[in-house]
Amino acid sequence: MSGKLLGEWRHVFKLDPEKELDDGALEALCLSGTDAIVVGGSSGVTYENTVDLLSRIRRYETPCALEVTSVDAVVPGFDVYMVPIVLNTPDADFIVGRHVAALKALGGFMPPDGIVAEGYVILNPECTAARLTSAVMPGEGELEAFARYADRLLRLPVLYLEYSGIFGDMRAVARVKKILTNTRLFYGGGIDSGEKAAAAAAAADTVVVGNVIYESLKTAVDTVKAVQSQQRDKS
Ligand code: 1GP
Repeated sequence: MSGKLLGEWRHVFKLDPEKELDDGALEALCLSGTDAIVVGGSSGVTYENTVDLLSRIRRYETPCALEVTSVDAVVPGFDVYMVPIVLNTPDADFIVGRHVAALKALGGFMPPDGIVAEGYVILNPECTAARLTSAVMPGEGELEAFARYADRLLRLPVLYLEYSGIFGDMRAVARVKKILTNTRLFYGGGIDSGEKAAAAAAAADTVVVGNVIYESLKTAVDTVKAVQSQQRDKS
């Protein structure tokens, strides 16, 4: 893999293999200066559409990760496999059940240093992932507790605040960031302008840009520069 390692990613595009993206758009994204392309979606991700998208992304040098949400769609050849562990669900299937079933099915397939666990806190109750996992929105002070749980207890490499579809509360994101010591903070949700991308980049380590890709390619590409020009707020 050329390019930066996950621990250095500041900006990534998340592509949904179920959605149409023409070659010109894919080229613009891969050559935009983004640090990586993540392939993933909450539904409709199949082996076929994942392998198809991976082969098209592989025309470029951009690092490419698969966010694993279905064992059936685990395609070999990605640089990194990001495995969500949903922290705010009462359904243990999304914490351990599916993971063990997947590892049983896959056996020794995945390279041990190519797998990254992501603690997921889903913060938009209306998004598909929230409905799928019966996510419970954190109460007062709980988000901070999730941050400590991910960082101090589980020592996860990544904590992902998932606001998918809506722009989140950047003050809450920044509070979480302050708590984390070794865990990297990913933020995703509702970034549809350079300003929002810059605000998210000030609060979190890594900014994930998804839906806007399919709504306004130019805006999506503009988020790369907005993130690059934004130093993370260290205060
Ligand atoms: C979704 O966090 C990503 O998993 C990005 O969210 O699609 O709202 O940009 P958006």
